[in-house]
Amino acid sequence: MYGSASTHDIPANAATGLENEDPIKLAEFEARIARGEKIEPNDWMPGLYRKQLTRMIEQHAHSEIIGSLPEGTWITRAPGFRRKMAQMAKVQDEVGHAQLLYSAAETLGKTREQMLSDLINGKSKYSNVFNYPAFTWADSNVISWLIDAGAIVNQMANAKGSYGPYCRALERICAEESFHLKYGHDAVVHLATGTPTQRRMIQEALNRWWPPIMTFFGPSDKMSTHTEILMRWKVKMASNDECRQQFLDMYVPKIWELGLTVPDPKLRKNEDGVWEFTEPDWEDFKRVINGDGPCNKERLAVRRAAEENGAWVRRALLSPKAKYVRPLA
Ligand code: FAQ
Repeated sequence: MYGSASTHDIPANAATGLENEDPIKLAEFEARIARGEKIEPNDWMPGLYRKQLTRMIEQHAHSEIIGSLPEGTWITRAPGFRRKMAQMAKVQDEVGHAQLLYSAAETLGKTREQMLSDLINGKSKYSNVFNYPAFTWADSNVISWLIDAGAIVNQMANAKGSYGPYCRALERICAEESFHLKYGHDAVVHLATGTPTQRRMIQEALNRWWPPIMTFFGPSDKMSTHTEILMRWKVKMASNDECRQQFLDMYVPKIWELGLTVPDPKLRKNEDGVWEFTEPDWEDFKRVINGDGPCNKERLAVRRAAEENGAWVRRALLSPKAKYVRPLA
């Protein structure tokens, strides 16, 4: 069984990870992918496909669970009962997505315990955007609208990918994310069409979140380590730059429609339909994803505390004395 899927197990050059594979099996596997077939857990797959998928699905699961934290802190402070209810439901959905994704990653051989341990020990990554603070209610609304929008762009594409369990999880996740997107849009519209103070709040939140959002889709294609092999095997169905462009195309007009501005003087759509923008600060991005962002320590501390506080429940459930709560054999 495949034990650890840390990034360190993945060769920097994709081709070097394939030299020990049986060429006939590899060719059959790639032919299946070319025909658009789904690969299922018990099917033959190259070790590198298994490692890459485990890495990506695991990071995605961690992103959902850590991603629930910035919005989670706003449940008790959301303005009014209805917003509180909706915020709570959204946060619960995000945690549910993590459960679906951990289950999908487990089909590749890595245990959930190992994945959670790699998360709290800082060995595994999760999305850069969740290492920033949600200072105000407006920040939480920007997350609900634009981070969910970015997630949908990426995940709708990948739901048509090659690995069955991941694609099925993504289909369900995207359906729920669509509600989140509408909820986030509604909350942003409320502030953007509200009092001058509310408009200022939402503009300031957008200004804070724009740089992390621009890096949410990953480094530019020329800097991306994994895109080539992941697209060859239809795990990623669109490159980082393609997703970024699609996001800009779909959401910049909607931002402008609300009379809000995007804090990038270079942002414009060329005559050939390509969006130009200020190159994100990739050095800063690297620092954030490697543990040195504004909230990395705080996020992992919360997750670690949840792990420790829940330990007695897991022990109790696994105890031989817990026969009344275990399913009958
Ligand atoms: N953040 O070679 P690439 C959500 C790392 S879900 C952190 O381009 P790849 C829902 C990458 O891991 C959000 N790290 O990598 C929600 C690699 O490092 P490694 C998450 C990043 O895999 C909403 C290195 O940089 N979505 O938001 C990021 O081909 C609201 C080189 O990069 C997914 O996970 C980043 N943004 O492409 C929840 C979707 N970008 O592993 C709550 C699935 C790159 O070698 C509230 N994942 N890195 O150490 C993917 O589509 C891909 O993995 C990418 C990255 C596109 C994220």
